[in-house]
Amino acid sequence: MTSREGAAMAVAAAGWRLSEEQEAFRRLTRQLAETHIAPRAREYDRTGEFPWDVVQLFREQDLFSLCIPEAYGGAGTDLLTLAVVIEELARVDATASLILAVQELGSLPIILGGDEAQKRRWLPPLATGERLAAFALTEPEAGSDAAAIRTRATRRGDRWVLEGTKRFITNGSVADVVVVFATVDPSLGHRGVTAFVVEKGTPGFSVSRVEEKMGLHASPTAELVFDGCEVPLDHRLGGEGEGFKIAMMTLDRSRPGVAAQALGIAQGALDYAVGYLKERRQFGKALAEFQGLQFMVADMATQVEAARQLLYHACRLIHEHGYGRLPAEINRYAAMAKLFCSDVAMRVTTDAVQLLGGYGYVKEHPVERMMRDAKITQIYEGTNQIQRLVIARSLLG
Ligand code: COS
Repeated sequence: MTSREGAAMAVAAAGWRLSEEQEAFRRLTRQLAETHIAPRAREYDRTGEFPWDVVQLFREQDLFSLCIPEAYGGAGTDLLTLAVVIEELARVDATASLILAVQELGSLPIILGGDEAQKRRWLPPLATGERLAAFALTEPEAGSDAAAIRTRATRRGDRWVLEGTKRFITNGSVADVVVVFATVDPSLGHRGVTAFVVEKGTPGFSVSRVEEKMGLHASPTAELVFDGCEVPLDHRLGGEGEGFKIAMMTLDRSRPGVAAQALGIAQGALDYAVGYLKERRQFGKALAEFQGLQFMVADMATQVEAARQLLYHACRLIHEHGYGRLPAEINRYAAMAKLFCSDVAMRVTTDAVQLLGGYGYVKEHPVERMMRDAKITQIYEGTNQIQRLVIARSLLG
């Protein structure tokens, strides 16, 4: 190898490392998560109560600012830094990581579709975490087929009137600012979909139920009802009929957050299982000495690292592109990262439960919770079947 080739390889390798700042974020978040969140994760799961103390912690540590551009009170950090922070939170508690991921999800339509006045009005309190955001797209009859939403937006004088029901809205019952997608005319399909900001307390907006779920117990998943809910004209984000594209552009940027959550859950389960194998003894030796179990751990670690590389690469590509519609050859990386990381999380947490045997199946050990929490990452923000569709379309047209 020539010295020039060597230097080029060094540069390429450095490009794949986290920057010092990103490493610092990882260290600080890990410390924060292990000290303040990990000891309470089991309790959050047991009670199912929304962890306001975690929200307060994020406010104090200024973590919500990671979701917002600098011009609107945020930190203006890159997507990879946010992913690393979400990953580290999810390593100990997926619910805590989701608080941050959903703040991003709910803020993105305003960042991508809002005008200057709307951004100045709604983003700064989301950057401090004084207010929480939610993203309301899914309906009882419109999940994967997002263009089929039926929530109706009708203009009456200087108001928009919203009528309909949204389902499976993460943080819907605790959010102060909800971005609601409605159609001005269902016969227009995706071209009728329009985005609105609805604030908590608006007459006609209510929470009709909070779901009981397999996992993420402390993260409220709400059904929202809009019954003659009136909002001023300047609550519409973008033009009439631009809502579908705003939603798609949002999901292209938020799916790496789900991928990061899945990756963190997988890493947490792997770390726990490794510790257990070193401690637990059977047949007169540590479980870590059994080759069958060593091979399982080797496969788990390999999958986790492959997932991490794909996610980090996706984050870099998306960040380099900036805000605006991503070309298909980049948006497929968001879908690939979400697909791969969540499938890895499901496999790795299932194997972690297996490695702990009977102890893996009881709540005393966190891998039981991690396996339940991992499942949703294959489902929300677009099922993994939808991710495959996005990837295939970007390749095949
Ligand atoms: N960014 C911007 N615009 C996009 C886009 C993207 N990533 N993907 C599609 N569009 C545009 C298309 O260009 C098209 O606009 P034009 O007609 O002006 O060209 C329009 O949106 C409709 O696109 P398409 O025909 O591909 O839409 P489909 O109805 O086939 O739906 C999928 C596409 C399935 C990918 C979409 O409905 C989807 O992502 N579904 C999953 C929804 C989801 O994630 N739900 C979870 C909610 S959050 S928990």
